[in-house]
Amino acid sequence: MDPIHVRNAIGTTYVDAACGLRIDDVGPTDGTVVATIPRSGAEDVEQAVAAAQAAQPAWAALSLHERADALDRLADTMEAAADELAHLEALDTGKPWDVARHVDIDRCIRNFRFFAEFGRSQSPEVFRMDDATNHVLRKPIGIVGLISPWNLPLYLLTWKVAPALLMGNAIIAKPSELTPLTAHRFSELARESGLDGGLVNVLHGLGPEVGQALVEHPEVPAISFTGGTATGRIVAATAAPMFKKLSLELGGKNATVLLDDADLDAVVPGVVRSGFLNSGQICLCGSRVLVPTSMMDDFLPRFVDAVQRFPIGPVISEAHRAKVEGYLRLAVEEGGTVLTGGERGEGPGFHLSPAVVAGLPPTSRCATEEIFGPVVTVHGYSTEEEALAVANGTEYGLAGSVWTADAERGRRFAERMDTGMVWVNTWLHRDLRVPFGGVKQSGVGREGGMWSLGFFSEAVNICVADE
Ligand code: TXE
Repeated sequence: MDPIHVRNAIGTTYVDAACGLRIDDVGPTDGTVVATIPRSGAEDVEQAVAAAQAAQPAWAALSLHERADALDRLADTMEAAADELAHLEALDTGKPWDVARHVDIDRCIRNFRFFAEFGRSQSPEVFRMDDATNHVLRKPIGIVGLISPWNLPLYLLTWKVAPALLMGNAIIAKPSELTPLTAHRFSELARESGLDGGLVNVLHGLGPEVGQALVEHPEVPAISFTGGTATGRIVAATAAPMFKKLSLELGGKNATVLLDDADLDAVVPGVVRSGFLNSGQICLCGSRVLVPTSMMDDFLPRFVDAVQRFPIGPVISEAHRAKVEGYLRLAVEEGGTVLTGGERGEGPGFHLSPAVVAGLPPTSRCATEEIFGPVVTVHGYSTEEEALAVANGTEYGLAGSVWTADAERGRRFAERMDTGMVWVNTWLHRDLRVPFGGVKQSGVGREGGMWSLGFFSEAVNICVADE
């Protein structure tokens, strides 16, 4: 198949980068070039800002309900193209088609349906005083920049696009250069659904070039970023002096904690899925499993057997596979034992079998740094206090899960974990109304439900004295 010629979606046009340069997009399944994308820069950002400025006022003038209806129309258009979107996502990320279809694309459609309904359910925010009434308005920001990563490409981009549009903004999206395909197709579907092209601009290219130019642009007062902590630091350093609104969803090193009453038959499948879904390339993945020492001999063989049978695809790129392999070598140097996995297997593509490492000190680099691949480290503990100290003992604080026969006991433990989200006896079970985000070096701010509506608008209070 010839590589797809991706172009920037700017207003009503599809254009190459002003500089004319292009970048190859290599598919992880077999290492072939699946697309080429524009190598955009500051000049392309200028064009996108102009298109967004032209389209946004009429969009903002619509009512919240009219914009919610437009989101539903977009969801309908995406639903009709769901299989095609899944094919493109699988092609770009290497993930199994059914994961792309039922984890990624179903959620993309749900993002729009949820925020359409959530928007309609909002009631006026009015605060009465003895002699006055306060009316809270949520005004659009104008143009928002949305920067997204390669692990759940359209899932994470639409999580930002839906509330940003609902609140009356125009968006400029910068998807990862490793996974441009579904963002490109999404831009077409948005236009096919009836949205003005200037509302959904998509620029492709390298992060330090077009991504940096988007963050720097003075007419883009808000940036929602999902990606690595190191890059989040650069984005924050650029945006902070400009007093831009910033939402940062960054890396994680999430603990999966088995309490001593856990039923192994019941919990092992969930612990495996938490560690290896999407080849461990989800910021919420449980990459550290904490097990009572008394249960370790029973747990490990079951866990390793289930991991060996868990279907996973390749990792995103040759460079990322090398990074993950580097951590597996480091694990052995740090005193760990690789019980299974870490094999490339035959054939082309960036495959790496799921790996389990035991015997590592919980303070080792492999047990505290984000590897973001199919690698889980297993650690024994004696007391709940020790488990909590290990779980909270990294620079990250994004998510975690607790597995126990006593849900109340699990919730009490979860409340003491320094993270933004914890699941008890489940994982990645998502109610889109709840806050999503992390603490420490896992990010700043929350998105989801009211938190998204708040981020993608400016709250204004109008206090009217009684006559
Ligand atoms: O993220 P990056 P990547 C972690 C994980 C992974 C690491 C790097 O550890 O190995 O981040 O992954 C754009 N100004 N997570 O490469 O580099 C870039 O083009 C503006 C966790 O995906 O942070 C891409 O579109 N933008 C994460 C986006 O930022 C810049 C999920 C993310 O790229 C930029 C993925 C700059 N200077 C990776 N430099 C999660 N929390 O889910 C890059 N970009």
